Amino acid sequence: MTDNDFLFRGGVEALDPDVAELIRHETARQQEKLILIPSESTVPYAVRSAISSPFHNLYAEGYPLENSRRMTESEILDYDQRLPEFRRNADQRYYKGTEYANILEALARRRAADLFAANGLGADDLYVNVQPLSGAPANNAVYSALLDVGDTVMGMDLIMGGHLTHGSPVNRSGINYNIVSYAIDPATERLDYDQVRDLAREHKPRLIIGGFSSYPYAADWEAFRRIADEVGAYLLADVAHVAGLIAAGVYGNPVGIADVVSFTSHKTLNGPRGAVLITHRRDLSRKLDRAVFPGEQGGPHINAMAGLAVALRIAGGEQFKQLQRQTLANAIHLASKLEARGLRLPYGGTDTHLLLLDCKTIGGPDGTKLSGDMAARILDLAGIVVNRQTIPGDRSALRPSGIRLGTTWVTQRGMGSRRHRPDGDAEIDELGDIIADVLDACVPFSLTGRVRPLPRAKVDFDVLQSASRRSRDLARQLGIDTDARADGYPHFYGGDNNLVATEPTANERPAGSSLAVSIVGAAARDFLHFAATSDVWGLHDGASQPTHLLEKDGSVMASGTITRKSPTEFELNIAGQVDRAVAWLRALSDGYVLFDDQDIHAKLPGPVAVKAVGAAEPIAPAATAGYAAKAYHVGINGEKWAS
Ligand code: DSN
Repeated sequence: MTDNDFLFRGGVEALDPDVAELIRHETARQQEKLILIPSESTVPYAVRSAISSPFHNLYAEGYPLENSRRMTESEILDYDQRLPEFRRNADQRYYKGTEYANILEALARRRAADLFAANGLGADDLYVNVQPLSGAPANNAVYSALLDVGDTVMGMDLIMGGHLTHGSPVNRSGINYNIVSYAIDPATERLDYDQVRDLAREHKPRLIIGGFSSYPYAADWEAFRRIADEVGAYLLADVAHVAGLIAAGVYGNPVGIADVVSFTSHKTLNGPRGAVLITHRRDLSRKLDRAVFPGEQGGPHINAMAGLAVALRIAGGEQFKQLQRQTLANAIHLASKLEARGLRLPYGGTDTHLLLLDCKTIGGPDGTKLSGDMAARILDLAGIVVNRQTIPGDRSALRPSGIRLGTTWVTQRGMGSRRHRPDGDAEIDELGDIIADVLDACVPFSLTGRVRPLPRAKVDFDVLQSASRRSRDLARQLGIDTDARADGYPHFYGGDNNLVATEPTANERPAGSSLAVSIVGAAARDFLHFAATSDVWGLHDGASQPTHLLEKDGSVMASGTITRKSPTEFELNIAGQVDRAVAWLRALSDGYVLFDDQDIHAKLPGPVAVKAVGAAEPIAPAATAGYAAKAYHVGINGEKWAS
């Protein structure tokens, strides 16, 4: 960098190693874990690189010229025509310097129109807005374009699969409008369109919203249309989750049926974070445009439009269709696999990219049922990323008893694709088995809470370890964006990376090898006093003592010495099953593994940072040394303790 300019030359690595490191960890997390969040996507590198292009740098309030809606892609890209036109007429933009942004936005709008035109309409019949910054502002703009505050809106109940912006009382939609929620039929667990119609007749909504965040079946757009027509309502189809499936023709397309279609572009569509509105109604198009800008937003994110244009082009290809078909096949196969493993699927299955699991089928000794939150936390420790989700029967959005799984991301990485592997289903079977093995090994219980019992859960350590390894192995077989390759994810507690941060891909050390392990944290002293057998409270700075780490049954896992370096910093020098010991200490700190058969509530003080720091020379304690007479240490209630 020279002194007399301010270009801050260099990449993130050079200018901000801290953020560069965070990016490396996140990149590796995405490679090492199996991500089943149905609303997420690992978008192609081409999309990400368009998002980070210089298009990021501008303001472009306003819209492209209206006539560009009827232009073909090649007309839009005819620079010789478009640039003079822009110079002469581009008064719809408040800022100059937007000539290429203008072409880009027109291109993105046209590609969306080309891709989503359906039901007898062509691209020329559609009005597209690609400026909404995300799904919530897109839906909010629809509300303000079509409604007056206080109007009645009907959307799917949030607990049954609706979205926050479909009338949740904590969202602007629920605050500003009179919300009537429709629900699934409890007997069939499906939407009953006759019931929706009865509700609409009773409440006469001005807007009906079809489309869901966690109801796993396709919407019947014609049925929604008939109901809306009968009561004189607008119909909004919010297809955020399934836009990619629609583009590929494997989910019903509401364009031309619904008055307005909204979707985010970063879910199955595989594009940037942003959203799109489409209407075929000329009378609504201007209202929608004005509601987005200036009604809802200021400057649009032109870089997101660049990413969107790329994503839409990709989505028009045959490979994208294959991806969406595979996503669907994977979800359906995963659903039947999980059901075959005895788990209950709310709604009974899926015909989309997502499915749900009812965690209540897993019960604990005190009658507590597994909560969605506990299931999601424990699965994450096993390398499987899901979100907790309300399911029919839940009473509060704050206490979901389900989890939601989607096959978007793993399919984008190639899971289940027979093009790559002879038996693609084997991968989905393995994924289903890992999930079922972990959930089956969960033991829920309750703690006394101030208002109500607090559901908690623990899991068998060996099942968790094995699931972590299996999920990591599966994740490593999948494809990754080559630009994003990063070695190792040192904070992932599963598999190899549980071992030594500096050797993230090392295999387990041979039996008998020794290891120095640092334990650091405000709670380190108390944690170790209960995790190890010696009198850790009796140590002063610089002093060492012999100690042992025990399995929960009381047998010895590893032995050596413990040294207090400061009140919050300790070092173990141990031999035995040292890798297991590191994983065990971390798991004890996290607080989710069963370590005492007699007291499921037992939890060690924590958290602490457990790090393997390298080989050590442990001094093997004499047979009787290292055991203090104390009220509690891990293993003390095990059958092999002191036997
Ligand atoms: N948060 C998204 C989802 O996960 O469904 C919707 O906005």
